[in-house]
Amino acid sequence: MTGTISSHTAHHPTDRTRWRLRVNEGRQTWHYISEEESRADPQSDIEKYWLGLKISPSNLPKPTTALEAARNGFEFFKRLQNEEGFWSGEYGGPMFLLPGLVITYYVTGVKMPEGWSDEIIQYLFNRAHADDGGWGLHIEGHSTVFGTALNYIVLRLLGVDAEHPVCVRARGTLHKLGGATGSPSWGKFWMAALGVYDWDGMNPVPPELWLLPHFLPIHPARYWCHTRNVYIPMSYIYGRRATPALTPLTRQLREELYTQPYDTILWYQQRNNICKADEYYPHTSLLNFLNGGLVIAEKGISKTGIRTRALKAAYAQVKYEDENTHYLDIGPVNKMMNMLSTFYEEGKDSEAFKLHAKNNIDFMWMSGGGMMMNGTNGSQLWDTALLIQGVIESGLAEEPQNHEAMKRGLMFIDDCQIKRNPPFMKEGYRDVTLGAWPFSNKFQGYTVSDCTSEGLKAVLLLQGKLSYTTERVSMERLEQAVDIVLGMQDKSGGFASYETVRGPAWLEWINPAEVFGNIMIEYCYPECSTACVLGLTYFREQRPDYRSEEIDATIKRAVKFILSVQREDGSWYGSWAICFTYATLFALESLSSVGQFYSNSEPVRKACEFLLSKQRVDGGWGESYKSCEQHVYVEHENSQVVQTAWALLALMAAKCPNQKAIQRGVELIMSRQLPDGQWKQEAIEGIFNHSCSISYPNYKHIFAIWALGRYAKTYGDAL
Ligand code: LAN
Repeated sequence: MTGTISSHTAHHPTDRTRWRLRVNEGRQTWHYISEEESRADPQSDIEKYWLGLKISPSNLPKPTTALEAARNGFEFFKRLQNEEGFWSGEYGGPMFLLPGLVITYYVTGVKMPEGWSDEIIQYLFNRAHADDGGWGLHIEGHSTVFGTALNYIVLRLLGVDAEHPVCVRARGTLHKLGGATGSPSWGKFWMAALGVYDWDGMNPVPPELWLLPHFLPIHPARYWCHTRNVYIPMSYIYGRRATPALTPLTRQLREELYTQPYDTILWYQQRNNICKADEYYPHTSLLNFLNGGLVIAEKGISKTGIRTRALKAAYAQVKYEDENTHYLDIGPVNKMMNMLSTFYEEGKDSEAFKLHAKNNIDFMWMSGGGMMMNGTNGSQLWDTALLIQGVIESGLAEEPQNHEAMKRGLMFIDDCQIKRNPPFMKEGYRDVTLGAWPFSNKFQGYTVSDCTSEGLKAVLLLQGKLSYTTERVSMERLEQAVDIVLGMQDKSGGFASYETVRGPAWLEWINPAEVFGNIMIEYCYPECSTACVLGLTYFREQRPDYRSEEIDATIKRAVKFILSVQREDGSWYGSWAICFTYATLFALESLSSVGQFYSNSEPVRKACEFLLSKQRVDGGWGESYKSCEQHVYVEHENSQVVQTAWALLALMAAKCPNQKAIQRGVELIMSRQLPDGQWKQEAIEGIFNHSCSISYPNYKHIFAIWALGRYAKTYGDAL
């Protein structure tokens, strides 16, 4: 080991009181300002809350009913609404995002804004597992090579010494896991892009796929948009074998990451070397067979004009994506890969590259535990639309002290609707976006089926059900949203996430990512399907004459789909949050909207019995993210406020007659509420791709308020 103990041994976080969160048309960005500026611009409660600093105390009357508890909850949560009307929030969890950022900055030589480096180090120090010093796929996951090798690299690139105790421990764990050669393919890619792993140790990612005719089922335009958009720039960088010049630091890393000297590694034997701790979805024999062929083909192709043409085609897709999203891109993974591709293709001085560098800030989130990279550029629309629905259902929205918050919410949702189609729609294989709502903000601008529906629902409630709001979103714009939803139904009757299902299911057999399941194509989800059923239902109620037959038929088919994916035990598998509890809530909302309740529907009864069987002695519910991995219900050690709220909402939607059980759940939620109305963070809430959890810190407020409100509506003051 060549590192020596240096001044980096101790680490100094920044001055937390100097961080400010700015919002601008749905963008949320953290800035580290000077002491002087800081004095002139005192920190708000929103900033203090997210930074874990003390916020001004508030004295609320102790709640004795569910409605009072909901009211207090919203009194608190309202303090976190910003002037544009949305709720910002942390959206961390995945541990494979910062490496893309830091490696790209290192390779391209871009300087990070002040405060980032110190706080990223801080974050990784805080997130290193207490037992072995490593990192996993996500914050709650066990240590893996992917998490440990890449975040170790991050610390080293940011200047932490190899002999710093955090690095020493992490490296020990990495070596115990077999060293960085056992990294999954996305890790192999980033290490190769940094020059600390050999491209020959990676299965080919041929950009030539973009030269295939579109009718072939294997054409990448048919993949799930996240997967497609990751493999576009990856194929471009791989296709060029873009490797930066070695530096003293990367030379050193080559020695630190492996259990044997770098020059003695037989790279071609590492392609399929995936550490067991990392492997969630092993390669199929078909994929290994195809990869074997590609390795041979690669030797020939990479030197021909075909490669040049393929690189051009892949880079064209990089451009379409950048232009279609205002250089924000669909997510943090392709954001950084596109930036690196732009660096190689257009150079550091190009406008495009500068735009990329400028916009990374949208993904960065400053917290009390340091700085992380969010899973998207925020969850602005999603959180705000859900919160509004809960507050309106509870009746709290009519109370005068809440009018302003609701009006501001409408202002934001109005602004957030996407008002154009992607400029490179056809060429970029994108679908319509005009009239849709995105998950985060209008600049990222991807249609999501359920986000569009939740946005639609929120507007219909805000404009249609409240006595004091004026119309901001015209009927024409609501019709555009409905058109989009209607166009997104799959043949199965279900709804997928961003697009319709474009490719055959067998494409999953060539899923090369090893760490994620179900990523190759779109799938239909009970969650997304439910949002669409309800969005259309609310719309039909207010506008019964618009495309009414299609709406009726669409709802019918979607409900049929939802029933068709109910499991033997009465539950539904959840893909976007944990897990059976979450999806069962959605399914029961759908069924109740078409008049299926406990009293008249066998599937609903079964679902209620399932939920009731999972209630714990303390009255709460608590499911672990492991349910998502294992596809069986796994208990969390403790009851969780968020899951208790989901279960209660589900039981009440179903009109489950067991009021006692529901009341016990309500009592649990109330017992966890703090005197100022807030709830504390508990276990992680969200999931994606069956294996990676992701934080929805606003859920504890949104769903607790909603569940308490629904209880008050259903049972009044009974406690
Ligand atoms: C999300 C977040 C929101 C989520 C819901 C709206 C909740 C869901 O109902 C539909 C799917 C969607 C939009 C979704 C898809 C996948 C995302 C974007 C994420 C889980 C957030 C992060 C994740 C993304 C893929 C992370 C980057 C990792 C890769 C594998 C590319």
